[in-house]
Amino acid sequence: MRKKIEKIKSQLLSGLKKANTLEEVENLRVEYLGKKSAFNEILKGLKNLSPEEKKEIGPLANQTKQKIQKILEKKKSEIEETFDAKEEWIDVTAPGKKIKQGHLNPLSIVQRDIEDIFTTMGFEIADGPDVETEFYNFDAINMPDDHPGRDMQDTFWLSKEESREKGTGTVLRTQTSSVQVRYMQEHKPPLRIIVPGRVFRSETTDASHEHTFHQFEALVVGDDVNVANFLSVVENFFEKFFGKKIKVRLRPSYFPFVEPGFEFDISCTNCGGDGCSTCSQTGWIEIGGAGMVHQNVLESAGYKRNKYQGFAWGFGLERLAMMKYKINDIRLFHSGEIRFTEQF
Ligand code: FA5
Repeated sequence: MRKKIEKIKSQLLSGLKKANTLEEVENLRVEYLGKKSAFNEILKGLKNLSPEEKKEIGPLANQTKQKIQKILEKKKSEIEETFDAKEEWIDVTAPGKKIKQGHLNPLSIVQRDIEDIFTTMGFEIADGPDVETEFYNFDAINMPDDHPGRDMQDTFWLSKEESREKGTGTVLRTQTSSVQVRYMQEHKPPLRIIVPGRVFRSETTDASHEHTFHQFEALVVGDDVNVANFLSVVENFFEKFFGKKIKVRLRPSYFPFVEPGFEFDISCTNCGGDGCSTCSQTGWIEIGGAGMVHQNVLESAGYKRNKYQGFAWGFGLERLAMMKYKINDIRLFHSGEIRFTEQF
């Protein structure tokens, strides 16, 4: 019996030497220790042995079984360790994986294009805060408290106490025109600036309206600035921006900070002016407001009345991007949809 047990052990050990996988080790365990194994037969037969034999073979069989189990466990962990090491192995000669590149939002592309065009025309780029005082957003640009012009823009008020000192309420700026007086207080004419930036209005959104959108303001002030200068600058800009000549059209309109004021249209780039659904069959797209800077505005910047003239405009950046890239819904810009930005 003792010899039988020794033989089983040595057979198992030589089998284990050749085993390389967990499956092979498990097969050996079943073969040598499993229910139908020769070893199990020995254990089952212990009850039929004489008391002397039981004394000798019983402990030997149990000890051998425990030893074999330990050896099997050890072999299993050795195999697992080699497997982990293989997993971590790095093939330094393998070709690199291509990194997916991000894309700029078309609004950023358009803003950069605009900044490039205007800086080559000698304009500076100015900026102002998104959270603005009601003074710069309204009062300073000829829109006092009771001015009907304030009703034209739905404002997100941040503070508006009844008892506040004049002009000290705060708003999310409704227009980049808020930067006009801020800038002029610090600079003397002649000056030429553009102000690209985010503006906010409490509006219901649809395919062409957002509550948070971008404008870019232009402000040119000097000794002898007139509407002809304005037209020449915008025509030049649009030709560079769209890469072809674009027809522009001015319609008389009212903005408190300009006199005279215009609504500014460009010929629809989608249909070339023939009429399509983008331009509601009119052949024209409204891009923004413009006009000759009101003397009240120049005065609130600290300039002597009638000493200078200037022109200004405020164009919708999204509208321009929509025209350039034929985007039919303004809400796509801020949708966070990667499939949208990947196209630019
Ligand atoms: C203004 O904001 C004036 N500050 C523009 C101006 C500047 C006039 C300087 C004269 C001199 P208006 O509210 O029309 O004007 O807005 C100008 C442009 O911003 C619009 O023509 C349009 O292109 C864009 N815009 C206005 N509201 C929205 C909106 N909710 N969503 C997207 N674009 C808008």
